[in-house]
Amino acid sequence: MLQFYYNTAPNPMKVALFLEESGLPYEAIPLDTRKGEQFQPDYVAINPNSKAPSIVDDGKPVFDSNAILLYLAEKTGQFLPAPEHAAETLSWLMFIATGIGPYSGQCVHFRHFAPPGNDYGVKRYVFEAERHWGILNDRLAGRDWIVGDSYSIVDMAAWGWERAAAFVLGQEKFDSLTNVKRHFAAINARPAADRAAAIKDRHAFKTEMDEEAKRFMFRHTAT
Ligand SMILES: N[C@@H](CCC(=O)N[C@@H](CS)C(=O)NCC(=O)O)C(=O)O
Repeated sequence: MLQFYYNTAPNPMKVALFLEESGLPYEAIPLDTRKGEQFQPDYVAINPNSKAPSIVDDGKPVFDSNAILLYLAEKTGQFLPAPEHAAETLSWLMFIATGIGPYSGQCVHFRHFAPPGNDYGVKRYVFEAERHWGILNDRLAGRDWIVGDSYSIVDMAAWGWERAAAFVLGQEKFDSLTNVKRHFAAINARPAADRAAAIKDRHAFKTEMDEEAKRFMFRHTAT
């Protein structure tokens, strides 16, 4: 059975959604990044980037959430847009992987966790996060799904981050992204989204962002 190393953050949640949508049997294995489990040698052998998520499928490790989505879609033949949409699929998957995700992550860091006195960093990452989300909002104008006419892994990739968008951007800004909000609501209405969201109840994760958690997650502060 496929092993899924996860926590409840945006990138693992995309994969949880695919697994619940597809019906693939899987074993959910918690990776508590606030306790430093991402640095255990057995895990680094699976994911040299020491992040969640990863899967191991038939002994083969796959890491990086959008790579996992693509891998699983190709393996199962499910939720992959039709071949005529291949160019758009790759473009939007990579836009989410390299734009929405990293800028949103840095925006959260600078807005919510960095010590005061980072006005330049806050301004840059808020600007870039808003810019990327604005592009996605424009893309969704007049359409239900990001690529083609049906729900796909590209929508799942966005959903992982849509769950965190109010925290990333602030509620007011998120509310202004009406197309993104409609897209988010459409995915949330799917039973698999409820099942994916419930994965948080399978294991207890550390919730405190205390000194130990910061030591593991903000390692630059120790240098
Ligand atoms: N590019 C990677 C990024 C993964 C990533 O940043 N995961 C976060 C959770 S969303 C994580 O593991 N953070 C823990 C840490 O940074 O130590 C992917 O898409 O899978």
